[in-house]
Amino acid sequence: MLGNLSSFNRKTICRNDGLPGLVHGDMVPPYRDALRHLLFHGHHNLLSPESTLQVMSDAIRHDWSTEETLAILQSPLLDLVQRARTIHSDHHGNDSVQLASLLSLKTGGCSEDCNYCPQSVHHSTNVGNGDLMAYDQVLDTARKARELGASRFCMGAAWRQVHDGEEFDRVLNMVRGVGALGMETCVTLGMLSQDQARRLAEAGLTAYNHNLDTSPEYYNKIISTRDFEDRMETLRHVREAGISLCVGGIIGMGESDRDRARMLEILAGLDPHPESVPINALVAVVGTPLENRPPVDPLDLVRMCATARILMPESRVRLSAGRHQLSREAQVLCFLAGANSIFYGEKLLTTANTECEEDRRLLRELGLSPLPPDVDKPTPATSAA
Ligand code: SAM
Ligand code: DTB
Ligand code: SF4
Repeated sequence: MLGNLSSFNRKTICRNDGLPGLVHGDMVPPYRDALRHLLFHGHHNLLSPESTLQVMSDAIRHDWSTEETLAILQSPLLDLVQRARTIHSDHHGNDSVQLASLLSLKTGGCSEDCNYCPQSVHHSTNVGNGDLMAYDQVLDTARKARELGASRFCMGAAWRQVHDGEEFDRVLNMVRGVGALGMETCVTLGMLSQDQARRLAEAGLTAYNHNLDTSPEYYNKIISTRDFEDRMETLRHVREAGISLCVGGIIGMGESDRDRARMLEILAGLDPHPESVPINALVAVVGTPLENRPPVDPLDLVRMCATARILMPESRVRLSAGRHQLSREAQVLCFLAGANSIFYGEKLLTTANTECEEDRRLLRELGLSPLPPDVDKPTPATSAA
C-alpha cells in the first residue's frame, strides 16, 4: 500500500485533521514540501507506518453529514470561495482546466420521463428520435475535438439502459477507437448491468457518467420511471468493473438547498470519491415540464462548485450545462471556487454551449492551461464497427 505514495502525499498534506496545530491556511507550499519529506522519507519519517496511514485515511472524508454540508453551502460566499480555493490549490495547483468534448451518439426517443430532459418521449420538444451514429462519424468528431485541444471525449446516448447487441458493440468500438486517439473516454448510456460495465472496462473506458441529478428526497418529483436506488446500482456496477465514476447533478429544478446538500453529501459518501463531478444548471427547454423554471442564480453555481471542491478535494469539478448562460465573470468565480473542468465544444447534447474560441480566450486571460489527457491505462487495439 505504501507503494502508491504520490497520491497519498497529496491527501496527507491537504487535510490536517490528523496533525495537531496545523490548519489549512498554514500550509504554504514550502511547509507542505517539508512535511511531505518528513512523513515519507527515510530516517526523517516521524510517524510509524500505521500512524502515517491514519493521517492518510483521515485526509479525505466520506462521512460529511447533511447539516455540515448545508452549513458549508450556505456559508458567507467569500469565506466559502476562499476555503474552496485553498483546498483546490493544495490538491490541483491553480493552473489547469480539463477540456471535455461532448457528442450525442444517439439523440432523443428516450423512454424515461426525466422532467428536465428534452430527449424524453414523454415531453413535446423539437428533439426527434435519431439513430445511433456511425463509427467513422464519431471518430472524425473526436479527432476534430482533439485538434481543438480537448483531452476527454464524452459520448452520450438517450437510452434508459444498455441492451446487448450490435449497437452496444458499436459503442464499445467507439470507446476503443477514441481511446486509440490518445484521448480519455467517457460514455453515458443509462443503466448498465455488471457484465456490460465489465465489457466497457475491457474496451478501455476511462469514466462512466451517470448523474444522481438531485437528492433522493426530491428524486420522484423529477423522474418517475426509475428510482434513486437504480442509479446507485449502476454506479456500483461501474465501480466494480474498475471504471472511474463521473457523477454529479443538476440545480435549478425547484429543489431546496437541503436537497443540493444531500446530493453532494451522497456524492462525497462514495469511496473513493468520483473522479469527476459535473455540476449542471438546468437548461430549461421548451416543451419539458421544467420549461418555466427561472434561471439559476450564477452565485448558486459558485456555491455548488465550492462545496463540491471542499467535500471532494481530489475530484475534477466540471462546470457543465448552463455555462453558456453565465457571464465571463461568473465563470471566473466558478473556477476560483474550484471548478477545473468544462464541456468544450459549441454543443452539449441537444443544446448550445460556449464557442471554443471564446473559451480559449477566457482560459488564456486567466492563465489557465488545458489539461493533457491522463491515459495511463493501456488502450486496447481499435477495430472499425
Ligand atoms: N440517458 C442517460 C442518463 O440519463 O444517464 C445519459 C444521457 S443524460 C442526457 C445525461 C445527463 O444530462 C443527465 O443525467 C442530466 O444530469 C443532464 N441533463 C439532461 N438534460 C439536462 C438539462 N436540460 N439541463 C441540465 N442538465 C441536463
Ligand atoms: C452531464 O452531467 N452533463 C452533460 C453530460 N453529463 C452528458 C449533459 C448536459 C445536457 C444538457 C442538455 C442538452 O444539451 O440536451
Ligand atoms: Fe433519457 Fe437520460 Fe434524458 Fe432521462 S436524462 S430522459 S434517461 S436521455
